[in-house]
Amino acid sequence: MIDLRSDTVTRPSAAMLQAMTAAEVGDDVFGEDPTVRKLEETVAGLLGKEAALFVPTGTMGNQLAVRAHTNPGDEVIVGRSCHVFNYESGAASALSGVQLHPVERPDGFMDADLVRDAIRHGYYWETPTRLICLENTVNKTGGRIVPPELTSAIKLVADEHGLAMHLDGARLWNAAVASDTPPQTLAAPFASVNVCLSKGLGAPLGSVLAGSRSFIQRAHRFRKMYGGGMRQVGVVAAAGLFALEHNIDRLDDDHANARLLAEGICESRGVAIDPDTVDTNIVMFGVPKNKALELVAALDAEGVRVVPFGPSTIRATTHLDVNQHEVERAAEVISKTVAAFA
Ligand code: TLP
Repeated sequence: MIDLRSDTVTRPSAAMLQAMTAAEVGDDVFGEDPTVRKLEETVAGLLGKEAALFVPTGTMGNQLAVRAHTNPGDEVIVGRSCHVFNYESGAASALSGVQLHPVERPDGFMDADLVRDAIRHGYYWETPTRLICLENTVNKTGGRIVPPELTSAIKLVADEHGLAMHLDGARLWNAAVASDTPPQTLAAPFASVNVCLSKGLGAPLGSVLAGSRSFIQRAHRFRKMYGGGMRQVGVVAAAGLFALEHNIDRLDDDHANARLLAEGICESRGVAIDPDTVDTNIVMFGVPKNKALELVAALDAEGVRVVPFGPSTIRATTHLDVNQHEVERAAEVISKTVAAFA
């Protein structure tokens, strides 16, 4: 089976497991796990922030950020395609009591004009805008890297209005490697950044939320409230440290494989994708109308696993547990199978 459903499907390598069993641990709710502390300090350093907090999932990292930046009844401007809006089970409204205000250009990015138009101006009957959330890379639009000039322009608007910015950087590592930009530079405009260790980096779980010391203190309280205070979790933090040390530079291989896949399927009947839009490790392609679900099942029967991302859209994701040969094989299977549905 060639599993391209997500870069989350990777299994910890023998060396990663060894690092986990060797980890020095303590009770992290008492603040006594040295491996967790090391991971938090390492990520804070990589992102150029004062402090960081280890959390079990990317969803929790994003939701702690939303909770810590806002009060119930506030409004948060988000990308229409972003994970916080689409795939976090309504957590922002359920847990933080905020209203999400989605904006997006036809190309899937947010820009300063859209954000400026979405900001409410403070009449007492309006929902006060408090936070702007971006995602980099943007998963739903095919792992696109946010053009830095768009982020800088949005940041100017945010500063004009005294608004905080949060970045869902689940795949910030991919953006950094593909654009040859330090993660710290990509993180700089944001008051808080969540990064995942369990996507392209291959750890079994774990995300890290970074920001100012006072922001992280506030998020720490909400982490306990949300049930995310963990005990001897250094065994997992050790996987994260291993992933940061060994699995960032190799993301280039995943990006090359994604490009290969896109080039391998783009000419096929029934497939819609422009390989030039494949910036990182995600290949989002159009298929014949309303055929995504049937195609996912047909591809599964042929030994290739992918996921539907809409009635006529399929996502394939490359990662460290698939090699070039498997990606070439997947491209052949996808081309043949989609053509049969066209
Ligand atoms: N994304 C998953 C699915 O939920 C879609 C995937 O397979 O890509 N931010 C972004 C941009 C993400 O892509 C994800 C996971 C998360 C946050 C949430 O991370 P977890 O799954 O750890 O809660």
